[in-house]
Amino acid sequence: SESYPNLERNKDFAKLSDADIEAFKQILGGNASGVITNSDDLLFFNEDWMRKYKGQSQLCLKPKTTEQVSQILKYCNDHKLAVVPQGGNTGLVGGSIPVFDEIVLSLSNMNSVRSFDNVSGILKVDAGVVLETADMYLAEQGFIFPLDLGAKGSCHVGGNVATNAGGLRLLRFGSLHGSVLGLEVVLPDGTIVNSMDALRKDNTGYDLKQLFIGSEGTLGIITGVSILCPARPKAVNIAFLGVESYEAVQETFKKAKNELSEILSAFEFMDRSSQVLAAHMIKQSHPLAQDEEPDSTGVSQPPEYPFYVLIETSGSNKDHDDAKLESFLENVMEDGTVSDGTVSQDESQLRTLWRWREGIAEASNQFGGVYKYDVSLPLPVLYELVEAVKVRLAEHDLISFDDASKPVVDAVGYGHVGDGNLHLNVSVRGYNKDVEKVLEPFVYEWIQEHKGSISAEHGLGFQKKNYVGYTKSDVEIKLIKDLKKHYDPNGIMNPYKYI
Ligand code: FAD
Ligand code: 2HG
Ligand code: ZN
Repeated sequence: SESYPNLERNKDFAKLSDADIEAFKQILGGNASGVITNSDDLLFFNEDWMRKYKGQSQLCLKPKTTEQVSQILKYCNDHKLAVVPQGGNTGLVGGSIPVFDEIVLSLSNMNSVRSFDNVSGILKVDAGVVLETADMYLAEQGFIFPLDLGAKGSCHVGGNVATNAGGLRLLRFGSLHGSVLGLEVVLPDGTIVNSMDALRKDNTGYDLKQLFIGSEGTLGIITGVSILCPARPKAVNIAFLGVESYEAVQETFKKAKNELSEILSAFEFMDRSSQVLAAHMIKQSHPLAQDEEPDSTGVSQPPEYPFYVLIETSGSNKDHDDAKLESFLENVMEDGTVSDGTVSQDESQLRTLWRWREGIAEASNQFGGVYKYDVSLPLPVLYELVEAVKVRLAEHDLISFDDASKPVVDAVGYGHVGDGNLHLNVSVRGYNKDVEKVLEPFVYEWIQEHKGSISAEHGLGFQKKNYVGYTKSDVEIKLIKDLKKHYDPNGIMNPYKYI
């Protein structure tokens, strides 16, 4: 895990005292389970999902009401105690855990659905509701949450909003900047800002909630979310395809948009290396496997296509969708754009196919660590970054799948290619400064040169704090700092991160 030799604790922040802990117990009204000081219990809150970053917090607070959050923040602000808001702790940029001894404020005890209107589709929830729980609640009413991602079983709706998560269906449902209608936010001085009753249309001056969407816990704590949810599609199909080149991935995307148009709900791509990593974790035969034999460890290799594509369609009329997908597949197979494919409709097959895509994040971490780069790039050059990184790692003699003396297992590319979003994962046998120095700032320079963004959907957090300038101009960075000073003059909210 990361240690921070070049970083100093900000001496303006107070150190936690017994009197502070007493005060928090008072605020939480004798709710002892809401005040965590035991070092074993604190481990979860001090370590991120990748096991890459570690904090040293001595206290995690779990308020149950917005009023309690307000009193906690006011106390922290008055006493200059630094705070890290934490949702499900699934963030991938080290933003959700403390760097030094900041207090963790976990939203996990604020987990009720507040209301749902089945005419407008407006859902109002506490920030700590788990994404999958929200979606299952909506499913019972014939609706769907307009965001889906691999961490749905643990991440919070509040965490999703705080990171402006994109996920697997952004192509269809758009970003949270469009679907979130209102928020309840607690500012560092304890002020509660409430726009939970906002309606679909509301042009009354600045849209203040937007500032908190994607703010990564640096401006305030999101305690409530109001979000517009679409009707749940009645028919869902997935096609899992093998193609011969990255050009063919793009050609397939163009044709899918043209022919599937309004029923296209996801367009994802995976390179072969990512499927090899997934095969090592899933240990089942690949969806496009013919008769590959498993090796002695139960792993069977995916077929030799350099790229795979997962297309999802969602609509209201099964016959119509089936016919459209069938005709699309006939066309792309006949003209040679696509070389092989399988289609599935039943629930359990759909889940299996998604696993070969959603599981890559976890699979790339299975050998001891992973360096993740979540980037936006113009589509024509998107995959070139993966090739450039592979070449560079080979030049430094750092990469081998089979030779365990090399620190890097493989570099793989996959992601939401329909949104111009590549996930480059460098799977390693352990975190290693030599590898990191070869990757950074090389990757960020490459992205800047090709007019991309160093964060497409995961945010900046701690990982990218020194690299913001590769995407944002000096003028923009100054405006960001001005806003931070305005909302959080003492700088107590999620310090040492990207601002
Ligand atoms: P945390 O990790 O707890 O926090 C993330 C950040 O938000 C931190 O800076 C934290 O301080 C802040 N924060 C959390 N809650 C609040 C709050 N209530 N108020 C203020 N600030 C808060 N991301 C995507 O965009 N698309 C994907 O497809 C995707 N897939 C993923 C798959 C896996 C397997 C994993 C592990 C992660 C994935 N992610 C993806 C990363 C993504 O950012 C998170 O999964 C999710 O959005 C974070 O929610 P969380 O509740 O876990 O937040
Ligand atoms: C995904 O799309 C997530 O699977 C995770 O955003 C990506 O782990 C990653 O790099
Ligand atoms: Zn993603």
